[in-house]
Amino acid sequence: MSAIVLGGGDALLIVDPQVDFLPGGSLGVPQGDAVLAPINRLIDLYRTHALPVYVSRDWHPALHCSFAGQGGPWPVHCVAGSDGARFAPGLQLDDAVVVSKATTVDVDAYSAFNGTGLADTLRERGIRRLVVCGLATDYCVLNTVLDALAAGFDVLLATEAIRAVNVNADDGDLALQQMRERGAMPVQLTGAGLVADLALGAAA
Ligand code: VGL
Ligand code: ZN
Repeated sequence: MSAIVLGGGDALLIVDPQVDFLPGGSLGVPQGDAVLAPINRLIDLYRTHALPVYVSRDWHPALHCSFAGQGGPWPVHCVAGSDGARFAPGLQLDDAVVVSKATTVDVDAYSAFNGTGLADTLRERGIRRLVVCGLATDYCVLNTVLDALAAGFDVLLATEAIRAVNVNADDGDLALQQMRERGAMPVQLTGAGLVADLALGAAA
């Protein structure tokens, strides 16, 4: 097993684990609730190692350009301050650092790095490697991972803690493929910690 040894320079980044992206939410991701248990285990793991946890949230103004009423592709979701924008109940986010994104009415931002200063924040804290998890694989996780890689961070992708919208049935698979091609390494959680997900060709 290729165990991942966590230490200084590591951080966990949880992408948009919000009520509107859970089944029953206004932009519910199929099986989106399946990410919650593994995310809590990841949070535990990072806390055990005294490593920082970051959590992004989609935090749109009421008339955001991504909403159908404004000509965008999505139903109204994650309006700043609304119930649907809250973090999923049951997530042990306690002292996680919150990163709000897509807060400007006329700009959409799928990536947690877009317009948030996150890359500088992480660098200032000496962070070099991220485990990324959350929702949704084919939008905000994808764009966050690609931006993290472009900004020079190493990226491990917790595959059991992501789920896709799949507007087209294979969007999630294509996103995963794209993230791997750019250098993200799929990892799995075991009782002991993180291991490279060899079934997904982590070594490729
Ligand atoms: C997202 C669609 C619209 C996401 C955000 O978090 O993946 N998807 N806004
Ligand atoms: Zn959004």
